[in-house]
Amino acid sequence: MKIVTTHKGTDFDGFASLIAGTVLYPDAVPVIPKSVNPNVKAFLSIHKELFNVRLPEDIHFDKVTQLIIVDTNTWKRLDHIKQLKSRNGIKIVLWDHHPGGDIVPTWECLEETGATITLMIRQIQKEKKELTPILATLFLAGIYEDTGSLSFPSTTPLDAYSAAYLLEQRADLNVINSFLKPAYNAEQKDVLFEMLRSAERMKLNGYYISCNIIEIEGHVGNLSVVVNMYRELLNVSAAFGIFFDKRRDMCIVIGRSITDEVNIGGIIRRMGGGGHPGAGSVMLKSVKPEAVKETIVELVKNDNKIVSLGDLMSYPIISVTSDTPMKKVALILREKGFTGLPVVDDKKLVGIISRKDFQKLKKDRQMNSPVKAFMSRDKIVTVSSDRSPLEVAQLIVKHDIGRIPVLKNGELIGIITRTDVMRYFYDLLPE
Ligand SMILES: [Mn+2]
Repeated sequence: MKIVTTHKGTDFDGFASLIAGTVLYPDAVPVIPKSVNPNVKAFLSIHKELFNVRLPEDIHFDKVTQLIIVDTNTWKRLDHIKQLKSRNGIKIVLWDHHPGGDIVPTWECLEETGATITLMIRQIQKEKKELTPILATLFLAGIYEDTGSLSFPSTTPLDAYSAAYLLEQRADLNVINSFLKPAYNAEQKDVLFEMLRSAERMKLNGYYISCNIIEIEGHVGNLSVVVNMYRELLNVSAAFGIFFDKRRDMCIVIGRSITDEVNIGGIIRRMGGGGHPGAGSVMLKSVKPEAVKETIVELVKNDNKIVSLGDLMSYPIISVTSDTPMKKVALILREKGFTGLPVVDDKKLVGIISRKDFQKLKKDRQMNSPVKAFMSRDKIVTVSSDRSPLEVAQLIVKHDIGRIPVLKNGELIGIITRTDVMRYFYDLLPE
């Protein structure tokens, strides 16, 4: 039996790619994780009959001989699939656009396009497979969700070509618009009213911010949408919602900001959560909401700095010295799933070694030669740590590179990747 599956918290790119998997591999059974995002859930609830998707619990895993994984290349993002990881003789096919996972496929199509579905549409076109308008609609929703309707810096020409092709196949933009809208209903409206009723603005470091404690009971979805709307209505630079669930003795803190001067990601990280400069969230157990509010105010007061690349960079920096043998470099690249590594001597960047450079090796024993014989030294694109994320995004697009070394006073202090920059533009709030 062949199965095709995608990542937990399935988004439209994941779901579109899952269904595209059944177009490319007609005998594959689509297995959807139990958790899907609210937009996909809404879409599925209406289109359920059309897609014969199964849950992991419906699958006899001992009968699976081929596994097709789409839109992720990490085992832990799959639902109940890891049991196949060490199965002998299983064929693993991978379609993805994320660099650096831990799945080792038998065959893969992995390119850093804006969406995975883009790659699969190219193949569908190649194989001249027919698409119904409904499939075209779903697939276009996948591209639009992952590329912000072709506007994120991660968007490639191929994403736009694929989008054009889907419009030719009569993808319905009205349907897409209604499903990609964030869910907002009576529950969220109640919370918003409550926030507005008790709203207060304060001026910190020259900016208006608002921090509001609201009691909730049980799970309320899409609170990030509520906080965003609250911030807009109140016309403040940054807004924080502290959602206190007495019964579960926990606070969910969600922040949104439109100014670089209030770095939500930086503030929320100090509280143990995550996010990016514009948005972030954290869940805190057994804390008094008033104390959380005080903490936030203190952090905003003390943490008002412009978003620096340091907040976005990947850690730890993995580099090699110029005398490292090529075989060691190959090992690191393979283990980490990187396409390239900086070569650093005495904190100074002296070159870049990439997978492509291995083509320069003519004899096996050259694997023992030092990296300095093969690395590129000229025209290395770097960025100074005081530049903005937008400038990095422009460099990534201009030079078509996925990783840029970050220098401070000439010393290498980090690497900024395409993913880091995408994270800056994406909304990373968990839902
Ligand atoms: Mn994706």
